[in-house]
Amino acid sequence: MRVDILNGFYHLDCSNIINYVSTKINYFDSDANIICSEIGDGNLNLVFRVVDEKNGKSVIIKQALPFLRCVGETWPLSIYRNELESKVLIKQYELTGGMVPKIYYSDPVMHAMIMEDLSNYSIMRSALMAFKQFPFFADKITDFLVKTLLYTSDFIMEPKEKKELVKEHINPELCEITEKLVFTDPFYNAKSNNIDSYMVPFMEEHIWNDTELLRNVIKLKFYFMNHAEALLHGDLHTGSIFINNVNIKVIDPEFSFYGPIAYDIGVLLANLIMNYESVQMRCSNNALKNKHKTFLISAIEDVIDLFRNKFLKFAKVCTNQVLIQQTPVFLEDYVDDIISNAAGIAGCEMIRRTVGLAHVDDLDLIEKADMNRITKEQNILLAKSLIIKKDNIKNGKDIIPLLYMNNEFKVCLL
Ligand code: SR1
Ligand code: MG
Repeated sequence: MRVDILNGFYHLDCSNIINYVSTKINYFDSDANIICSEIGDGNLNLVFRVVDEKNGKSVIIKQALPFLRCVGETWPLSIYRNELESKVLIKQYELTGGMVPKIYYSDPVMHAMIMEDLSNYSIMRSALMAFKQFPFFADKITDFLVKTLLYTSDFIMEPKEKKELVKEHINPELCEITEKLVFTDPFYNAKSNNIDSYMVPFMEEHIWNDTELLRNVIKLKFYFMNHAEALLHGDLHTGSIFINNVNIKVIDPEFSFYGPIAYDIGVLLANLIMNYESVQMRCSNNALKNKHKTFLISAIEDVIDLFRNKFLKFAKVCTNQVLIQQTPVFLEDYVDDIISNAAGIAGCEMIRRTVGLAHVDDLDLIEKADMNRITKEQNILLAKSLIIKKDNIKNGKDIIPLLYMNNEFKVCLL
């Protein structure tokens, strides 16, 4: 057990956590039979589940480590991110009426939080990898997006109040990770990349030497860095979403900051698209494969169209901006711009998840080597089209032909 005697911080583990939880919250019965398991498989933190075996009552404890877990102590990272994350969760809980876990206790000394366990939910990426469909998903996630993004923006908030929030949620170290790992390193032969050797010449040919593409990527990076528009989740991939047959809960907003609305939408779209790529290669049951692909196509289209409609509807009715009330056409331009940039950002996320430091199972777990390779190459080409053609993407239907083109090409190769 590592202890920093000066400030009372120590690393939690299964031998000390039961005592820790009982001193912080009055949640378990006095005769509880509590067991602990370490369940964290993310890149950054320690995560534990503590359960009373007698009645199944449980909580989750998340503690920040002072370095990047997936790299080690050579990449130090502020542990104050845990306080920031719990602040965001509290805000998002309020804004969405409970679409994120409830925080029971936030500990500024241990850089840990104790929160609601979502044991009746599964991680959405794992459920999608098992070819499960969730027809209600797009409706729920676009509610989450509109409630957390529109309602923390200048459309609704008073200017001073919004700027206070911008200040409170400044998150330079985690933003730097995104600036480096999403918008920079995958676009040259960087040391941090995790790239199969056969992909190097492919990347040189299609991405690293394409000045027009790089010009768009740098624009998107500066858009990400200089656009304090709304309080983002900041890492809204399918591993940050818990889902069951009727509901979703969004977790892990530690990359949250005031940034462009398009970022959350783009990351989400990218991860749905990569699952679409994955099912094509991993599902041997044709009926199930088609069913899953049809679901994903609708989900991708609906995320864009429902976001667009809900954003327009609530912005029109709820905005405090007098000039927008008189000139509603402005809103159409505004949302067009969000969707186009989301398409470009989706492309960057797809490229980084293929050759950057942190991959996704959707691509990595395609077992057959030739199929794995084809999917990764096609994913890069599709991502490139999304970045180059982003200004033509305004509605759900604009993105779907790109997926079909990609798929037909792949089928020809097999
Ligand atoms: C080194 S951290 C890598 C990635 O993990 C997180 O989930 C974020 O997506 C980050 O970019
Ligand atoms: Mg995470």
